[in-house]
Amino acid sequence: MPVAKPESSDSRVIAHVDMDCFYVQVEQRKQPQLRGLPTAVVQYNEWKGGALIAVSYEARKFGIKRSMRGEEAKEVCPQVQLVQVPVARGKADLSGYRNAGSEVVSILARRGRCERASIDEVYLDLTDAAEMMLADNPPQGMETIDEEALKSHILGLNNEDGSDVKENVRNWIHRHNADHRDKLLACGILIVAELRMQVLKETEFTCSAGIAHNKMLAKLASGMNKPAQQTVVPFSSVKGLLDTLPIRKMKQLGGKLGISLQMDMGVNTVGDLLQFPEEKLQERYGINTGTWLWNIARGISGEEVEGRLLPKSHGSGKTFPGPRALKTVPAVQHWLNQLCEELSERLCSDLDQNKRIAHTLTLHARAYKSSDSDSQKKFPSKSCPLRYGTAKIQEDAFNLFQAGLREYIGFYGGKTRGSHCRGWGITSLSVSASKIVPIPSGTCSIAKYFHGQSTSHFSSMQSSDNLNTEATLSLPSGSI
Ligand code: DCP
Repeated sequence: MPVAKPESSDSRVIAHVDMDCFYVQVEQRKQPQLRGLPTAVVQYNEWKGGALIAVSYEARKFGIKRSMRGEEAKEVCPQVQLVQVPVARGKADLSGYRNAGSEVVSILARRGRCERASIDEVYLDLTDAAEMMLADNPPQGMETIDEEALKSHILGLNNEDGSDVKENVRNWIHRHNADHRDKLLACGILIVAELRMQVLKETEFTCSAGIAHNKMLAKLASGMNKPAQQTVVPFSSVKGLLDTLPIRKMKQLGGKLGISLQMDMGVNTVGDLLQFPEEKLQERYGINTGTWLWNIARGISGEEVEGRLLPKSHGSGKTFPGPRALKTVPAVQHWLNQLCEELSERLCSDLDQNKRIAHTLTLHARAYKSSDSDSQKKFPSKSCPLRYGTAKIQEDAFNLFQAGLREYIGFYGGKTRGSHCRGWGITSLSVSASKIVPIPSGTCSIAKYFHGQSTSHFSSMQSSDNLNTEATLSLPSGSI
């Protein structure tokens, strides 16, 4: 758990931007006739019309939910438009969504440090931009405030019945007696509203945002008023927000730790944590986690916005639920080859576009053993140095799988290869590439860089059949 730096956290302006029903919006941009209609994106799968993975807000009004299958959604709302996720190599192809997310990131990054947190979520540190606005053109003195900013939801703002909500927001932004923190948030409101409008103009996508003094509070706020709205958490409203917030709603508390807090400590809301001294939480959960819990109860989080526009890792995976579980080694190898092909393509384009290389290849799988008392045993994840080139990645991933299977089964040997291995099944497979670093500036060409690296990278460059030829181009001007 990150240990907080409370002293600096309450004068920052952090935004969490979350795209609304993202895959649906991407599909609606491709097919504008779907705009405004109840629409859902379904995962590639023939069983009961496929699983819904994104649902438009129009469809949600009919009670359609992500947990449903296509057929169920049709029952609930016969006019729902179901769009299939694009498919490549027999699996979902998310590249269109990833690229659409990148379009948004490049716009949001214009005003501050930007961290791409997922395919459709971004954190922004707007402190510098807000301080600058406060110095040059403070909102308190602005005659006109943008309509989008006036639609903000400010937690704790007293909107009594009959009062003009926009007028209340305008007054909050204009307050001359506000403290420095609230003045900074007022700037944040204007900057984020402007950015969201820019995203809409340039990409046609709507997004929602949370604006607060740290990442944790901004993330909590961004989901409170969706779609296409923004929510602000002034310092004075933090306690009220956390007091009644169910503990499992907190990021990192949705799993075992959250369950333990509920079951062992009787903590049901974040506010319930306030009763425990820091030492007690440290005693129970260790120094770092204990301090982290003590801090989050008070809305304190020192987690920095990382300043990362590109992903930390690339992954390609597929699930094989129920009867589709893979039960033979050749079947596993077939799918591993597909996944590795996709991974290799993405690594090549990262190398080509961003001059970055990955160092570690990891294989994850979920498996079951039907006749084993040790059915809880997990399939071990395996890693090795990453060698570029599709064939090399495929070979290495398959070796990792075999090593994992040997460990998982206990007696698996080369002789059984190709035979129907009764007793085990693979229900999910994924390969990922991590430890991605920029090729150091000053390296005259990517090929030369690889020569200077380990023999594993070198040999792959020599023999890589599918390696993008762009990879051997020189780095941009400025490098030696
Ligand atoms: N996604 C997925 N499988 C899931 C959850 C999500 O493939 N189990 C995909 C589809 C979503 C996208 O990721 O469009 C972003 O997920 P979100 O949880 O942010 O949800 P949405 O953007 O769809 O909707 P919301 O407006 O509620 O954020």
